[in-house]
Amino acid sequence: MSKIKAIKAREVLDSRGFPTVEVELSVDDSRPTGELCTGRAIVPSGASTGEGEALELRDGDPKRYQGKGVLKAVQNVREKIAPALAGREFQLQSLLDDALRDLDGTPNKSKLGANAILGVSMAFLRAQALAQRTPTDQFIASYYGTPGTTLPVPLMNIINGGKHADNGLAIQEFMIVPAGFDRFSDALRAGAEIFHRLKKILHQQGLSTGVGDEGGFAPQFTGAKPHDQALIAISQAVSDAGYKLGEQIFLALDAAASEFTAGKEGYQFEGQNVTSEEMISTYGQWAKNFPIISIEDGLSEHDWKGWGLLTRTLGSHCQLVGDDIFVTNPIQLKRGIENHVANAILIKLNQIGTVTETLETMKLASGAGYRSIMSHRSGETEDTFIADLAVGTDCGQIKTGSASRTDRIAKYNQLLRLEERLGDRARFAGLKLYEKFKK
Ligand code: 2PG
Ligand code: MG
Repeated sequence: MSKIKAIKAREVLDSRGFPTVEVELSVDDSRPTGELCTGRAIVPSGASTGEGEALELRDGDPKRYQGKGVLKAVQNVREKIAPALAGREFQLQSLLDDALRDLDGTPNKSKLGANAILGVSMAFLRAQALAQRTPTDQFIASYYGTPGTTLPVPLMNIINGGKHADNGLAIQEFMIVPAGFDRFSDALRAGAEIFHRLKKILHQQGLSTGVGDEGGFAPQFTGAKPHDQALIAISQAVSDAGYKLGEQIFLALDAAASEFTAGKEGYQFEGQNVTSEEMISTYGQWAKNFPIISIEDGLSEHDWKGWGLLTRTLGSHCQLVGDDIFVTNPIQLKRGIENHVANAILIKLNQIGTVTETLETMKLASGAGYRSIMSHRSGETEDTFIADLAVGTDCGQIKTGSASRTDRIAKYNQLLRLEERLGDRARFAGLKLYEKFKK
């Protein structure tokens, strides 16, 4: 095993032009050349965050980046984490992550900042993989105990709304799910072709083809039912691109409903105050009219009662994904499992703040029959760690944005590389994931 030699951190920018933390961690792997192995990682950042997420430490200095600077987090890596860890050897990722958690000492990583801690955790994993001369995805696979051969189905967010756009759509993400293919690369091609067809359709309708935070279009539909219009436009794009909706291409939503609540258990949707039951029946109606196989955060993170009903009503024919309600936290997920809430979980490293806890949550999920969907944040970077993590854990699905903007495409490109390297061993998660939901 290798000793930590140096840990560096710096403030860099994310895809929205806001600061985030980059960490470089070097280990000495006793190579005869004396050369160090350096892993680098950049931490992403969300906009529609769940209340239970680990704390992202921001400077709050209004003179820099509107208070969003991360110099304190960077300083915590340089002055607190680096001196405490330098020269030490950690046999396992979990031991390093335990040391980071001990150093912080708070339940939500508020002392050092989850952004400081996660940067070190990810960079350590990369450095270890390098020291063992193993690609990151395969290093994760052997650590996690999986084959590491599954290319995930991409959930591609081609119409952005909610907090990621400025177009009045309450639902945050309209995704296409190209599952009916044999290879990831074919699925990705279909997704990109549909994205370009959708651009034409929106243009013909006189709508904007500018994109939102995750690279999907952000048109301002003007009818009384803008969400139906979005679903219709996407369905049209699928057939215009020559693909079969409901056979090759499915649809998925992330409502991010915590963002459009009204009062205690109500929602503000398409100009009206509605109940959880009414939201559920809207989803049910959409799922009848369109091949929707996955709905994320259909109700608010505080609406556990509604979530129970949502799961009982739609859980047998839809993947119901908990994001804000679970925040990649094993305690929250456990509560969900015990209460039969959702049947899948969105996995975001920075919601919990270490690689180890992320993997623990995924293990807990699969043990209870819940699927894990690897996810980006709306504020992303060129870092492709989640692509390696999706393959390394064989989780089968990844949500990493549309077919535009390099912060999103970087992950897809990494998956193409992994598919090529795996060669005959590569398996595309594909259709069988959703077989039980097909009508
Ligand atoms: C979500 C994410 C990513 P954010 O809600 O699932 O798509 O958005 O990073 O803003 O929380
Ligand atoms: Mg979400």
